[in-house]
Amino acid sequence: MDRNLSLELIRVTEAAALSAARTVGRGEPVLSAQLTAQAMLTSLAAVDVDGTMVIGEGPAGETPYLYNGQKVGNGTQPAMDVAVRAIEGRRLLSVGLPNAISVAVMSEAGSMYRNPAGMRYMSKIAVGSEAKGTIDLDQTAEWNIKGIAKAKHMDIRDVTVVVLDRPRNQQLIREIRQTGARLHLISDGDVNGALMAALPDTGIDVMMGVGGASEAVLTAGLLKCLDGDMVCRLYPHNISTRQQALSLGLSLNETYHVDDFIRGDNVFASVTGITDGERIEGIRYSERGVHTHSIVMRSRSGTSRDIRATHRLDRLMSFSEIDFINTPEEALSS
Ligand code: VTB
Repeated sequence: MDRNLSLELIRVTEAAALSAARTVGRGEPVLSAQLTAQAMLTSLAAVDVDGTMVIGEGPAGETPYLYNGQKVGNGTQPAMDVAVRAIEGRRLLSVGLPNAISVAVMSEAGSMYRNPAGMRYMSKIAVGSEAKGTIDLDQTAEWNIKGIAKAKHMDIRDVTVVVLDRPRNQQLIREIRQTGARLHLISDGDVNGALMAALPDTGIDVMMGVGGASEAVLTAGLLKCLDGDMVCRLYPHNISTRQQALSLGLSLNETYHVDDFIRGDNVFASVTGITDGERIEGIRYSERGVHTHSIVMRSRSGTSRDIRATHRLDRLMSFSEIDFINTPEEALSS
């Protein structure tokens, strides 16, 4: 596969981010999600792939756009698996907080993890390439952070750990505090947390804690392109998910690595900022148009490109931008 599909994928995350940006701070995450997924689906239709949505916005029947199993793309070869989060961090977006992003990942057909037990959560540790191989879920937080500090030639007190602020992560948070490391608690968006850990000079060194299982697949796609590392483990949040996993013969002690989420080396990814983050700027409006900032990546070459684009409000005529020209109300009633 010689084409760099991430250069097509960027139009998909840009379209989603442009659409989402119209609803920043409106306090309506469901409306935002619907508009944004619509924009993403429309723009995906123009991508030259025979795509299958493996990680969509939800199961078929529960969500009208971008559902798991949906065919996407214009149907031409190559056949690809697709994982998206039109808005990663809906709640962040709905109150105008930083770090909401739009993410899309593609890899060869059949290569993405299908989450057989339908697990909602996983325990995770994710780092960038410098700390590759230093992380282990069977070890304590202290052991992991010390190893990361050593690999990055840092003092443990200078290491910054990102953790989703949830009751289920409180024990981990206490352990991290005892190590003396710096802690950055986030209310949402552990894909972005892991991405920041994997990109250089963001001030973030590692993402730890229990977050979404679907998000682990998206994160694996980004880390594969950036040569980062992640270890994950199924985290049953109730008895029925635990039984479901066990009845399928899945081990709750097994460690999943990046390659267990996405096999092979044909991975393409794009991330566009919706609200400002540590490293990726959010959507900005000016008299010249609307400005987007994205990072597009490809695993095989290891290329990652920062792409800033200005979208002219008076020239928008393409499929992908229809929803974002309108106000949310107009878009929904049209
Ligand atoms: C997780 C996390 C995501 O939503 O899925 C979280 O991985 C949901 O957690 O990045 P809860 O079920 O505890 O609310 C995100 O933060 C995306 O918003």
